[in-house]
Amino acid sequence: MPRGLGRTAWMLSGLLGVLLSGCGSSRWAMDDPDYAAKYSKPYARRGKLCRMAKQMIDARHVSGKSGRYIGTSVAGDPVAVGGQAGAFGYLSPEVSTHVALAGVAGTAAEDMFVGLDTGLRFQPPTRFAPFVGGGFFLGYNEKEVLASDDLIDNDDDGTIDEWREMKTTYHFLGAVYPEIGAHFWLDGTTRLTASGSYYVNTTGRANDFWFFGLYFSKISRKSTDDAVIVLPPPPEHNVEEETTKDTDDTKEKVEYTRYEPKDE
Ligand SMILES: [Ca+2]
Ligand SMILES: [Ca+2]
Repeated sequence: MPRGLGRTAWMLSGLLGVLLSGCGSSRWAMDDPDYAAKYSKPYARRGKLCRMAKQMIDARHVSGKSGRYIGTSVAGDPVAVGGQAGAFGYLSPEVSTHVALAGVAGTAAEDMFVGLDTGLRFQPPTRFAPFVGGGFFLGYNEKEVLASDDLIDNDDDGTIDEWREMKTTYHFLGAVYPEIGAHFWLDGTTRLTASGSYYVNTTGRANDFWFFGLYFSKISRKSTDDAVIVLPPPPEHNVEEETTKDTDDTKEKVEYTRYEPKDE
């Protein structure tokens, strides 16, 4: 093996090792209350290494949580760029879904489309989490174009195809895509994602393309398991209500006396 290639292979395997081991930290997600509750207790004398290894990769605390994300994607043939901002949620540690306001420019349509992107991903419940998934995008485009040669009075001014007569056109771009990629949690609530999505789109099979994306995500809500219903405090039982009648002016007067508990 050439020396440069061997060095690169070692660097890549080392990087993967660091990622898989959670950068060597067994307390990487202590900013998450569920993770902290599970792993804050002191290590037992026996089994410390096993527990440390488990803590390094365990990302099950994401279950039931949701957040926001932003991302951008590029494609080379045909040239396309995209961006999206939306929300994600974990139905379970292994299954997540996302929906976003998304824009895609370029493609074989050579235009800009704005719409919705949504999808589903399946991954192991680990800090470094390769995933497979899929989703779809539906985008809309509206613009003014020249219409001075279609034998129609497009602007209803009584003149057909006058100089620089314009009309409004509407287009949609739809795509369904399988996706493959990987997540990496920087800490208990911050996630980086890289993926490739194969956009099978409405401009035709010859114009389908790989969309390579990078995403930044942040958990912003605790799991439903953490939801606590705050009830109003119970009525004050230690209050005696005493109603007396003021015989002078015949008005009712209410007095409250706090009950002092007796020593048992
Ligand atoms: Ca006209
Ligand atoms: Ca016309």
